[in-house]
Amino acid sequence: MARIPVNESPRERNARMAAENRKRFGGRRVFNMIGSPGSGKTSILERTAALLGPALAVIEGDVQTALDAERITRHGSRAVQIETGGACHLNAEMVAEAIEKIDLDGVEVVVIENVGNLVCPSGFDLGEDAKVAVVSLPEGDEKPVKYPALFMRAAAVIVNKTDLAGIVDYDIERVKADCRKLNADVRVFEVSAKTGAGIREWVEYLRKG
Ligand SMILES: Nc1nc2c(ncn2[C@@H]2O[C@H](COP(=O)(O)OP(=O)(O)O)[C@@H](O)[C@H]2O)c(=O)[nH]1
Ligand SMILES: [Mg+2]
Repeated sequence: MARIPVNESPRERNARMAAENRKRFGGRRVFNMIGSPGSGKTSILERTAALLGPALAVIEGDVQTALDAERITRHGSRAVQIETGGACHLNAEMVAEAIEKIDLDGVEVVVIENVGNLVCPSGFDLGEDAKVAVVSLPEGDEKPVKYPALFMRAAAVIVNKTDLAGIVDYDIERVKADCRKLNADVRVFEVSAKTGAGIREWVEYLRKG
């Protein structure tokens, strides 16, 4: 048990617990997935589970129904749910509790689905290697400009629901350019969780970078 410093601020406490989580993840590739409610985070994870099976573990912080976890586990991936009690973001302590409940033996990739929100989650390190922002076509193409704090920190951005191109107005080249202005090294994945388009490239990134 690490020593707990006196007079530790909430921010320092989160940073300390995130560092402990990082040790517990033991070198596995860990991603913190952040996006609006309904952008398709769980649907993307369902597709990801179909390809990675038991090599994937999902820490679910945005459970709407009991069905959400089932969508992941039916492919042999592991899933654990976090009770957020209405919080607008996950913190490292919640993730530490989830790690206690999940067997990471044989797992190579861990994805944490954060609470659906583009503002609060981006400021909290959970012990991940990288943050991944999820946006989708019906939300409109101004998201990176409106929420720069997230897109500055996200190593990757998934643009989901590309099956709706031509049905909703969305300038994907503008989104890519805006993302690159905030993070020159960002990886952008254009996917449709509905059709499966682009999912392979995303899963390849999860596995190898
Ligand atoms: N057309 C379309 N709908 C999608 C796609 N991905 C997710 N959806 C739908 O969007 C809604 C929200 O998806 P969900 O995965 O629960 O979003 P989350 O709240 O971000 O986890 C559901 O009705 C999905 O069926 C997609 O690629 N294309
Ligand atoms: Mg979800």
